[in-house]
Amino acid sequence: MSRPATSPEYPISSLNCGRRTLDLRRAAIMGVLNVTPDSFSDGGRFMAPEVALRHAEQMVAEGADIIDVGGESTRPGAQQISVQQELDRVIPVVEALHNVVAVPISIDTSKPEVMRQATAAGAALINDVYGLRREGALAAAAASGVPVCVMHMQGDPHTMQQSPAYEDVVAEVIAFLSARRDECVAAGIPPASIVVDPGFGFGKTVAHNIALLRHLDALTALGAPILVGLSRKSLIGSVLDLPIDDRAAASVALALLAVQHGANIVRVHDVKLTRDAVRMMEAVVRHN
Ligand code: PT1
Repeated sequence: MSRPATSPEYPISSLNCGRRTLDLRRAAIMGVLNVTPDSFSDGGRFMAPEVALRHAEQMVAEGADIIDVGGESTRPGAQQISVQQELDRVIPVVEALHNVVAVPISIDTSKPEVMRQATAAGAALINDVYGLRREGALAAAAASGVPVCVMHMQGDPHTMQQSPAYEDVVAEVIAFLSARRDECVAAGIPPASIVVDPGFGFGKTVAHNIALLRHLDALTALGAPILVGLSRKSLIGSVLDLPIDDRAAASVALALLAVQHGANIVRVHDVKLTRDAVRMMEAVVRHN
């Protein structure tokens, strides 16, 4: 490890999510809770609030440190939905979850109105794949008072995989995240409440994704917690020629690599598998 998260000079130790503090001295596991009928992986199995609640409780029992609730699929080629559709999907779920599960709830959205209502309903982190670039998003996030995750994406989900191109993907992603971080601070979001994410699979070829993972350490220069989402993504399908439901082992391998290269939060579908692997790796790597 080029920069062990336990070394004394490393400043990132926690993320304050309102009444709950996320301990980042070890990698945190973010469990994916899709409330979408067209999600690329879960195929809408978690639509009803009761079903969503049960799945969230299972992920927490398996060791999830955060639950990420999303109502709009952002997989390549996904179509956008209306504000009202997204609110109808996610608000009942956030309300059902936030007093029941013992971990912070994150809201995966790019829409200011969803940010406002979800945080009012108890969401304690805003996770925006557009990096708070939509009109009104920065102000809504700042006013909510919760931490934010700003992600890099080239293009938008509908077109992003058509011809992703970079001169230097690592440098460009870092420059983008640095600029977004400055915008967040200018809008009044405290620096300690900003998480960054290189956006694996969002306007990137397989080679771009691999370069970003191999050089993830470079993002630590931003001084912000790093979140990554690699779970079940088409990168794995491309390398191993496996369907989505057969990508768990490869997803765990990518999560381990990401943590070893500095990721503080891993967004995953397979919570128990990932947690066991990450904790085992940390026990060995950090042994002293
Ligand atoms: C992510 C992420 C996310 N990914 C954050 N939020 C998705 N912060 C949703 C594919 O290539 O990485 N970070 N929210 C899911 N999006 C994708 C993108 C799903 C690409 C699949 C692919 O298969």
